[in-house]
Amino acid sequence: MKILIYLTHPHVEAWNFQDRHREQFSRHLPGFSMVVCHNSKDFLERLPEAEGVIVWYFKREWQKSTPQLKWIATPAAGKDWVDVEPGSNLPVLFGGFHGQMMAESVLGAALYFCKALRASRDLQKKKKWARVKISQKITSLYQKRVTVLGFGRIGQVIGRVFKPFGCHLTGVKRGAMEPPDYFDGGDKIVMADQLMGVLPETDHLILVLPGGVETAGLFTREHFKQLPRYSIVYNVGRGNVYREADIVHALREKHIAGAYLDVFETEPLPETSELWDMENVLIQPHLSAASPHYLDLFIEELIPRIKNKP
Ligand code: OXD
Repeated sequence: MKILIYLTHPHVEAWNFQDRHREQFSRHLPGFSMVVCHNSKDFLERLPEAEGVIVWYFKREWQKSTPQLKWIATPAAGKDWVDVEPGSNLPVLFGGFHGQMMAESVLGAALYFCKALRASRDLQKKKKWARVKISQKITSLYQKRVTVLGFGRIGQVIGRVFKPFGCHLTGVKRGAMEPPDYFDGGDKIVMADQLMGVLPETDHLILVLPGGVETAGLFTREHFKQLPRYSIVYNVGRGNVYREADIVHALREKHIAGAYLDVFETEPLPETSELWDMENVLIQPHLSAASPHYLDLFIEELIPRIKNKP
């Protein structure tokens, strides 16, 4: 099996394929031939011979020059960057290992808000022993109601990390599913058409929806209005789920208390966006899954998947 690897990332060092990843492959897949490319020219020249490719992105027109190709694998969870002919039946293996890293990011953000870390840091800069002011802002995750909109593989891992804090979970899903093993009597799964009813009982709303036409604009100004004024919204799915103007409005009008935003309608987030300057917003540049172990985890997951491919 001839595998072509082109995993060079322009921004995140940990998302570049390294020698240790090649060793990880060779140890587990002896007999596979592996070629690593560092630029698209090299990749495209070698593509016609490849039987499997591992890439960050793939363009539909490239498929014409892939007579041998049996599968494409990508570390990305979302379907945004690999584009193949719709009827071609070419399997695309998307990464499914992101949950734990994203859960750490969401939990970190939840504690940032609950423990008033921003206020503490601001007052620290002023050398203020501001016990009264800061203590008034501190809350807890204990017995808080956490709603995860998009309760798939990643959403369920995120939900799990909130359970030891005594949170009550609601997973919102499009289709029926068995509750995960960590659920107790205070947790529930609801169908997407019940979302509006769940929002007024939500302290922390975590959005984990994929991009695409089906989710675009799904969360409207009306949905934001249903949330309690003290609630926090987290978005680690895709920025198309609401219009940026609607979340800005919800934050400005204090329909919600704060937001941790990792994904945006337009990325990079334009300098003109009002979100940058909002006190109650914590922004990350689409990095909720970043980790030094990112590619190690991806390869660990991929090896058994490709070992048994014909
Ligand atoms: C992904 C992402 O889809 O980082 O993997 O958004």
